[in-house]
Parts: sequence; C-alpha cells; structure tokens
Amino acid sequence: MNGSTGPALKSAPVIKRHPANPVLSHKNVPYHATLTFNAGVCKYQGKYVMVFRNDYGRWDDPKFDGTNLGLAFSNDGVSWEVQPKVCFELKDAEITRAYDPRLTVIDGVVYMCFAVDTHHGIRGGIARTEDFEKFEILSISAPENRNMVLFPEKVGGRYCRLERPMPVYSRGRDRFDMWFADSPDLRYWGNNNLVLGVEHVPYANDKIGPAAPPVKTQKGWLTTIHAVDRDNNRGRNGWESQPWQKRYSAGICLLDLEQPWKVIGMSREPLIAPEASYEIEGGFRNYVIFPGGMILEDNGEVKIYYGAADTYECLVTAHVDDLLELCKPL
Ligand code: BMA
Repeated sequence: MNGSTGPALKSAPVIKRHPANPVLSHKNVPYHATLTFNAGVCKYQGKYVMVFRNDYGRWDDPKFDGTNLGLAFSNDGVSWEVQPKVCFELKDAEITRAYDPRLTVIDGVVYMCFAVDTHHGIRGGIARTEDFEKFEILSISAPENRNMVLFPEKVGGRYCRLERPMPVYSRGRDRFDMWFADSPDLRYWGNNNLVLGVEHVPYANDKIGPAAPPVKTQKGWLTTIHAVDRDNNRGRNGWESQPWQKRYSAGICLLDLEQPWKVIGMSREPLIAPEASYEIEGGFRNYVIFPGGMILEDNGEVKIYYGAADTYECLVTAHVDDLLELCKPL
C-alpha cells in the first residue's frame, strides 16, 4: 500500500511482461543466494549470458551476510542455467563489495561495469573478461559514481559510457542526473557531458541515471534510464526495516549517434512502472524496477531484463519500432 502513494504510474502499453517472470530467483541458484537481481545480460558466443547480483542472507531478514555475482547461461534468453560457482566478488581492507553488473560486448570482448562500495565512497568499476572466470579490472572511478554502462561500439574512435555521479555537496541529497564520458582505452575518462537532468523526467522527483547499456538503431542509441520518485509519506514496504520512500521506474530515451550526450528523443512517461505482484509485494524493497540488460534481436524484438523489488530478475519484451516511437523530441 505505501509504495503506491504519489501519482499513479503505468507501464507503456507496448511492453509485455514475460509469462515466465521472474526469470531468475534465489531458488534457481545452487549456492547460498537470497536476493538475485539487477543483472547484466549480453549475447556472447551464441548464448545469452547473465551476471547477476546476489545478496545472501536469510529470506525475510534484512541483515545480509554479503554480496557476490553469479553467472547463468541461456539458449533462449528466458530459461537460465545458473553455473555452480560465484563468478566475481571483491572484498578487501578498503572494498566492501561489488554489485549491479552491466555487460557490453565490444569488438568481441565482454566488458563488465559494476558498482563498488568502499570505506571512502561508492565507485564505478570496469573489467574485461573472455570466459567469465578471470576478470581484468581496467579502471575504478573516483567516488561518488555508479550505474556505469558502456556503449557497444566506439564513437568517434573512443569508448563511451553513461554514468551517474552523485554530487551531494552542490545538488542536495539524491538530485542525481545522467552523464556521459568517453575514453581512448577504458581506463582514462574525459569529455564529461550532462545527458539528462532529473528535472527533465516528469515521473521523477528525486534522481535519474543509466539503466541497461544502450543498443544501436538507425535513429540513434536507444537506452533505458532509471527514474526515482520519492514520497516522504511512504513507510516500510518490504522486509527492509527502514521506511522505503522511493519508487523506481524505467524510462526510455534516444541519444544522437555521433554525439551520444545529446538526447534526441524521450518518453515523458515511464516505460516500465512497478505494477506486477513480483514488483510490488513480498520483496526486500517493493516498487523497484531497475533494468540492467537490453538485447535487440535481429527480428526487432527487444528484451529488457530488470531487477524487480530488489529481489528477482525479470524480463519484458517490446518491438524496437514501438520503443523508438515513444521517444518524442524533447
Ligand atoms: C540503488 C542501488 C540499486 C538498488 C536501488 C533500489 O541505490 O542500491 O542497486 O536496486 O537502490 O534499492
């Protein structure tokens, strides 16, 4: 009940929730797993590959023992076989965990962006892998930054990413926006440009940022965003012991092919708003939709994978032409 206060938000009629949802839950994982969500997904060497976040602890208990990343493969993008071992975990004297992986294949190589919690702030990491066993870390940003996603090809000879810095000193708590940066080598980043401010997204009043890595279309880079509205009247909503005052929806926008920091179209309404039972009840934090994977199939079908209620991994599909149609000029 609480998460639904504030303006009613509806998903766009062009998206279809997959009947197999949730496509991944802790029940599919052969090791200690509790919340399995916010996955990155790509197509690599003829298979669908998913790297998912796993917060492990006890079901219905807000205290977790840790976070690691799990690996799953699929032939159809719907039914997933989780591999027997955790594939990635970061923890040392400084780093407390890595989470929210996002996968992009560039020139046949897989890159994974991930968030890193440290004792001195939240940072955004990028690693390269060929086998999902060995990961070579290429860069970890200065704090406070996360939600990085890479474009699937270079633009103007440079690797490109979207990101969400967290400027609390000048912008105030949670007034976060979506930014662009590019790099000659995925290590050194510059050419920083604002892409979209939270004030430009009508269904957000709190923060926005990247969601899944963009896909290329003839009209531009099509990309999802996450968008948060906060209502201080909301109370507890999920097993978390704190009040949960935010609602996360997903949006869709279109970026210029040559100057990807320029938004050339955007839907003024959410693409996916929390509505289904697995998005609004029984989870750790209800009313959360957080896309992390977007795949454009040859037949024009787009698969969008998203974390639901910070608890499950789910899938919606849509046709690319319908998504482009939603992206009206600003
Ligand atoms: C953000 C991140 C995400 C999470 C979201 C909603 O701050 O922690 O991983 O999905 O909150 O809880």
